[in-house]
Amino acid sequence: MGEGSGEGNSDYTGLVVDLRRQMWTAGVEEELRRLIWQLAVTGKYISAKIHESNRKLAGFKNLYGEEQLSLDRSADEIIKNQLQFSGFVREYASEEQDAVVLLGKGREKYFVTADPLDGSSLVDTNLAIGTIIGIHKKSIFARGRDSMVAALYITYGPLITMVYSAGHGTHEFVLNREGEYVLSEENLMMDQRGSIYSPGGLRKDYTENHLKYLEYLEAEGHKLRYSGGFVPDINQILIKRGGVFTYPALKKSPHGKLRLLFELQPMAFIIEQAGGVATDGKEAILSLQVENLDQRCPIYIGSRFEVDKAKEFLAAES
Ligand code: AFP
Repeated sequence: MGEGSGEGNSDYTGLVVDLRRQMWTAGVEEELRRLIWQLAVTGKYISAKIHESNRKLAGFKNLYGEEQLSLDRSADEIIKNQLQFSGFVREYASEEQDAVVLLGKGREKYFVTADPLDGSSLVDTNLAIGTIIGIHKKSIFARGRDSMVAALYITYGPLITMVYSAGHGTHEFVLNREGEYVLSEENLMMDQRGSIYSPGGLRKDYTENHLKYLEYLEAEGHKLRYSGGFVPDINQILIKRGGVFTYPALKKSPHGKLRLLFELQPMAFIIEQAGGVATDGKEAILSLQVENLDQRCPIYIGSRFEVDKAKEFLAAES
């Protein structure tokens, strides 16, 4: 793979295309290609940890006071160690770290955010869980639109799949038996409207307008698909080309549950590149200024029809 990058003309007839070839063809610049590849590779080590997991609590609490499963900490260590000597990562912020970690000498090109193992409370149920990564070209305390250059997520399910975008479309890879990520879907494009909805939170805690919105989707015939894992729930909407995931503002927690920096920004970047939209109910997720690591906000993400409809219901006088 040469220094430069391809012209984005992806004619792969008859070829098995791996992650590095696809990124080169898509025109991703060299250091970013290496960083995305290094992060994707951590999926193999994290998956191995999941398979050998002893499911014991680590006895630690993270910044948010949540019990940390040993797996969360292991996944975080794997990612941090992989980036430590990459040579182009300046800072690392993770849901499992209390503060931003300085990895470089202060001149490196990229800032990386991670939710190392999202949905870890589902490990004992054998449901799919995932890793969420954001890649920024400047300080993460900014609007995603201004700082983000790429994002990826890895889904640990019956197959290990990796979806990434570096601003040239959204693409899916499957980890094959040889341990290579092979292109399965290139330039994923969501439909304007879907047929599934993934509603987080408890009905008793919903605001009146949010409840009316969900009742509208049900009346439209949308099918409920919710696993409790943000990564597989979003992945389903992307791969099925439509629908909406929401974790809304709740009566007692107006900012919802999910974290802007570690969970929502990367998924918003990926879904927007696939022709979808992501909002907090008013503003685009990528237009929101990140003030702190623990910042949470409501989320409506997926096809344009369903997300625009959410904004309509939420704006109505209740
Ligand atoms: P855990 O990482 O604690 O399992 O939480 C998962 C999560 O952050 C996200 O992956 C889900 O979308 C959301 O929480 C599920 O929340 P509920 O359990 O309230 O439905």
